[in-house]
Amino acid sequence: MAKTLKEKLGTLIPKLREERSELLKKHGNDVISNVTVAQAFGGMRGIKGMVCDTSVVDPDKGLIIRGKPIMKLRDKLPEEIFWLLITGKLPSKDELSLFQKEMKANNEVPAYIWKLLKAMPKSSHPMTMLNTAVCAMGNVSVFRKRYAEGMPKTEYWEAALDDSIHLLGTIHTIAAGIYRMKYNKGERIEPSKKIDWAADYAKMLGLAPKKGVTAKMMQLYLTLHSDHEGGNVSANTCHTVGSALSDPFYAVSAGLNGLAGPLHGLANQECLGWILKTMEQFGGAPTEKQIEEHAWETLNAGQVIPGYGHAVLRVTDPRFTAFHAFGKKYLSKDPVFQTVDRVFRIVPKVLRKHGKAKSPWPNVDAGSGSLLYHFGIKEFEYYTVLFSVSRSMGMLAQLVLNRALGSPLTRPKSVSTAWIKKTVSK
Ligand code: CMX
Repeated sequence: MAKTLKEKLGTLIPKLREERSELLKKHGNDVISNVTVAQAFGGMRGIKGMVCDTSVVDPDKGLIIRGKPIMKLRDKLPEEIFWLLITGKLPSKDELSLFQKEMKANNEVPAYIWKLLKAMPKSSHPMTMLNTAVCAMGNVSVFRKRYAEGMPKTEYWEAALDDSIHLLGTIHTIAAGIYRMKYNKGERIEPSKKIDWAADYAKMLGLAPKKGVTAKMMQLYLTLHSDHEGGNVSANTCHTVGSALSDPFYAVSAGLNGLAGPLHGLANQECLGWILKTMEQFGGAPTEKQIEEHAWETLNAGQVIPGYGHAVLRVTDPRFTAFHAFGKKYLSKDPVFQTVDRVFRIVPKVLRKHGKAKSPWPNVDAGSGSLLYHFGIKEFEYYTVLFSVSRSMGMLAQLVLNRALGSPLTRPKSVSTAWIKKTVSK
């Protein structure tokens, strides 16, 4: 008989605990990284100082989830990806079906969340609305309640998993509700018991099904954004907040506040804005020469070209490649997609000539917006919410594993500029 995710993890976790404890016993004092002054001042880039087993970002290959390159996983459902992130293996058909049932059994959004969202100013950014709602869900946190009752350390992960399933079971409903409320799309659409997570989200947003292609686009979107190892702003923030034993709702909400920044997840909103502005400036899909002109205008104004460059990647992001291939297949005649395609041919050359960005290649945010726009989500300030629904999977998988393995409070040592000056002068 198929096992629930909790049962599956229950058999896995003792082995993982043993593995970690052996590693620490034998190699606890071995050195894996050194730190330069430039790294201390430079956002800790490249310092190997934390552990994340859900996924790895290889500078030359991109995202690899549990040993599988993301391109090989692009047809999988997000629910399968969550299971893979947390257990290291894809679920069997029966395990998947049981897990989907469990998520649907946890799909109730408390009524006070809707009241809270309605009370917010109409001008609120949809990311502010989502993060507020996720944080407020902490009121029903199993982790928070059980911690107050004296739950033993060995059971932290179980309570964290209960909250994770509740959050995953509701976040798409909350996100869709925010969309309909903020953009006057009419009454909320209730979640369905019959369709998968991605299809349900597309349906609750009220998007036209386009013979199943809209659901396919949403599946791709939610699968590709699910995780990106542990050091990015949102994952790292969620990890730090969770390490204080703040409940998963606090931790994910904190991570999403980081995702809401323009150098991170908000780049997808900025990116489509940049594309549409270029189109407006030139009265339709611009030529390659016009794109080059606009790119230089942006750079000369001291701004970044959104969707390009990356802190780790040094090649075209395979997630961009996956979106690009989907666009070529389903929306090759769409002028917004055509502009994205032309920008891809021009901007890397411009950034190379500009000479600053370590990577001139597109990241995940460069192409995703054109797909969302085509399938009817024209309000691009909403795009980071879609990213958030997906990324909550990675953050939660990492958090549950960290509670299972007893990862301690995050507390790196900071030093003062005076200390660095004194140390380097010796
Ligand atoms: N356009 C213009 N300049 C860029 C650039 C871009 N797309 N990418 C990097 N640069 C500049 C940086 O601003 C930096 O300039 P300064 O030295 O004046 O500060 C210089 O090149 C070196 O930066 P880097 O080491 O290559 O990149 P970082 O690791 O510091 O930053 C990132 C990475 C993603 C923030 C940066 O490439 C950027 O701002 N890109 C545009 C925003 C974006 O697409 N963000 C989304 C990333 C993916 C995600 O998290 O969702």
